[in-house]
This record gives sequence, structure tokens and C-alpha cells, in this order.
Amino acid sequence: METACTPPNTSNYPINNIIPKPVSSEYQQGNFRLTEHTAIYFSAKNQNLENVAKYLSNLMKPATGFDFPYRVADENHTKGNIYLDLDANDKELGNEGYLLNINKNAVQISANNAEGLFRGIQSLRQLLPVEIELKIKQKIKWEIHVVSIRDFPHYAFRGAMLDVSRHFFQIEDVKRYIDLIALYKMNILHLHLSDDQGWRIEIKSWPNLTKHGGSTQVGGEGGGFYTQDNYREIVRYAQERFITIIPEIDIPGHTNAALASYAELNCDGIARELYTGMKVGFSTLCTDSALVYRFVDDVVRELSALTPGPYFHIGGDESHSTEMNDYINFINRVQDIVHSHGKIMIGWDEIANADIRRQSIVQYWAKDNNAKLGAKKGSKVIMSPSKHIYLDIQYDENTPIGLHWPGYTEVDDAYSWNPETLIPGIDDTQILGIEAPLWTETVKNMDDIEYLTFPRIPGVAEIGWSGNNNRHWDEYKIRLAQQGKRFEAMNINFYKSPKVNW
Ligand code: TNX
Repeated sequence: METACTPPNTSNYPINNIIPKPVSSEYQQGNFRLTEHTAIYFSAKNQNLENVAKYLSNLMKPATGFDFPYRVADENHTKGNIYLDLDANDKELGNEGYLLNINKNAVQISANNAEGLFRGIQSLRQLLPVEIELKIKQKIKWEIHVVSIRDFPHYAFRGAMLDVSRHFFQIEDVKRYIDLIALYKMNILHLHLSDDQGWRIEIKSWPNLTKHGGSTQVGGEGGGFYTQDNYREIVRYAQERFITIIPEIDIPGHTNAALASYAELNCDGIARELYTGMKVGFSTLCTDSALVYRFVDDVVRELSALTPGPYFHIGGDESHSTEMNDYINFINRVQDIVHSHGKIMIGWDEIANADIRRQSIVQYWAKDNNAKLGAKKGSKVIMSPSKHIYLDIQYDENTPIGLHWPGYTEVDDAYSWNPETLIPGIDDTQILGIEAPLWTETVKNMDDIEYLTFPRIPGVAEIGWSGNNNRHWDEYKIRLAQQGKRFEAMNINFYKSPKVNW
């Protein structure tokens, strides 16, 4: 029996390689083997279950060349198959926990709902030979070690953020990013949809936002935006992987693209030039204009209607060109607007200076005092410390992409910190979870995204899922090294950190 409290075990049992590390696991001699006869059975006629079964089937098909038909289970379990059921009967598992039992005759995943099964499938996936990730048929034995796992997350909120404003990324890239974070059981993708350099989401009542404001990006070439249908497609793709999309419209600062698109959003009534540089803090909406609040209401209404998740992110960071009083009044009014459209407001830690409701959420990135202030006002905090999990930060002075304003962040720096002790006075009762942002001033394509994200993001996911108990870099780095083969099979352009024995 290995639990989160046993000392690091570096034996060759594949179970030791799962990231995030499961709460408990027990392994025994023997293997289960996938064959061309293996079918996937789900316990009841239920669309969510069928979707999860289909996902698993599609995941394993290309490399094995097997069919993996999926259907509702009958009474008798037959040998050699995979069973998915909702009979976990274990409250502590919550929405996302699961039991994974593999014996010589069957694989069984049980959970309280389909989401838990989906997370369990990611563990099963990591127990299979890494060749399972390849897209062409492999001639190998598809054996999985006999094991039983009981597992559930520590934090309910485990996210990644992608800045699609500084550089725009096509839907296919966003989908790949969703797939990459799903492998590590993350459940949130926050999209930074507007900034000085580009407005990336179609707003039907303000069409020039994308027509003009979406026409460029950092460096000047390219740009682009998502139509509302594109956005729906992203939301649906994420939903199938039990990932919630959080849209962010960054206001009142970081708004040059909007200020260039509509002159009337500026206090002086003069449209700004489009901006393709990398500075921050120079733009602000006119915070005492009634029209600006109508604009915010239109944007929040249209985007909320497209977003099934409970959150709406209003940015609120680095509004250096907004007077503090104006800023506070603005955030207060925007909070009411967000609330009126049925969403929970999230903002970067500066919003703690406003009269935030308990329900609103503060995303810590820079100032401890802001996070403390937010917590004091009863808000939950999302931990995104720029010193540890800003994915746009260079690993060291020699790595080619990224910024380094908070220092450098090697893969061990991203892993070896504890959300609960990071800010004295903020403990787990006030922490909703963690999120790793990827700002894209220097990030131009999917290869760049992958280079900065891997290998840091599996560690972020583990902090979120496994919590703070008994995590050790020395043990983790061995599991991470094993993941390197999986990164290669998945064609991930990862940074081969010298801290890991790949
Ligand atoms: C700070 S983090 C910002 C972003 C930049 C990032 C670069 C935050 C809330 N604001 O506007 O892109 O640094 O690392």
C-alpha cells in the first residue's frame, strides 16, 4: 500500500509515474492486456457516460488498431473488457474522484459521475505504454499493471490561462492546449480575450471591436478573432473534457484595442491608434461615462450567454492610468453588471481594493497585500504567483522565449512551493485553487506555447490535484522524467531541463 504519506518509492512499477500523484494506490503482480476483443462497457444508458466511453475508445484506437466498441453493460461481466460505472459509493471522491481497479481480467473505473470517470481515464492512459499516444498502429503488447487506485483532488479549481490577445491562436491550437491540460486532470481554461494589442471575441452589438481591434497583434503581423460560433466550439470541446472555460475581458486598463475601435470609449472622444508593442499600463476606459457602462453591459451579456461556466473574469490589473477612486467605482459597478448576468466575478488581485462581494474571486499574481485584503473581505483566492507559475517566464537566461521580470523559473521552482504557506495569513480555507497563466508577448505559435508550458505544467497540475502533502522534487523529478517519453510520443516541443534526467 502506498499512500501520500509513504516515503518516495522509485521502483519500476508504472503506478509511480502517474502525474498528478494519486491519493492512494496498491499494486500487485500481474497484468491486464488490451486485445482486439476488448470492449468498453458503461453501466447505464446515459449520454455523459456514453461520451466518456467514446472518448476512451477514440483515445486508444489509433495506436492499438483495435476497435474498442462501447455499449451499455449487461448483467455478466466478461473477461478482457473495460467497465465504466457510477457505483463508487464513496462521498469523499466528490465530483472528480474515481476508483480504478485493474486485475488480470478487467479494468474497472467507478466514480460518482462522468467527470470522475474522465479523470480516472487519464490515470489509465498514463498506466498504458507511452506508445498509446502515437497516431499510427504499433505492434506491441498493450499491458497494464494490476493495480487499484483511489483518488480525488485537493483543490476544486485547477487551471491554465492562455493569452490569445498579445498573439492570436487558432481554434486548433486552443483545442490542443485543452487536450494537453486534460491529460493532467486540470479543469479550467481561462482565455484572456482582450488586451491593448487585440480584441479576440466577436461582440455583435459592437462589431468594430474585432473588425478593427482584432486586426493586429504584438509585432504587427496577423491578429484575428473568434466568432461567437468559434467560441461555442471551443466551449463544447472543453466541456467534453470536463474543462470549464473562463472568459476574460480585461478592463478598465489593458483596453487599447477597444479604445482604438470606438472613439466614444475614450474620455477625450478620440480613437487611439492600434498598438503592437509590449508595454502595459497606458490605457483606460473612461470610467465616468454612462456609455462605457452600456458597453461593458453589452459585452458581459453577450459573452455570458455563450459561456455555460459560472465565472466571468474582468481583469482589473495594472490600471496605472486610472485614478484609484475611479478604479474602485468602476470595479464596483462592473461587479453588479457581472452579477446581473448570472456570473461570479473574478479579477486580478488589484480588485481587492474595491468593495468586492464575498462571492467574487481574487486572482493573486503579484501583491500579497491585495490577496490578504481580498481574503479579509471574504473572497476566495486563486493562486497564480508570478514567481512560480507564470508560464511565460524564461527557465533561465539562456532559454530563448519568454520574459524574466519576476526572475527565472526552472521546472523545480515551478513545483517546489506550497499554496498554503506562500502568503502568511492565507490558508486552504481561503484558497479556491491554482492557475498557471501563459502570457504571449513573446509566444508566437504552438511550438512556443509547448516549450514554455512543458515540462512545467504537469507540476502545476500536481500541486492542484495532490495538494501539499509530502510532495518532494526529488521523487517528482523521476516521474517527470518518465513523462518525457510521453511528451515525445505526443509530439510536444518541451524544454529538456537539465534538472531532470530525461
Ligand atoms: C503582467 S499578470 C500582466 C500581463 C503581462 C504579464 C507578463 C497580469 C495580471 N498582468 O499583462 O502580460 O505580466 O508576464
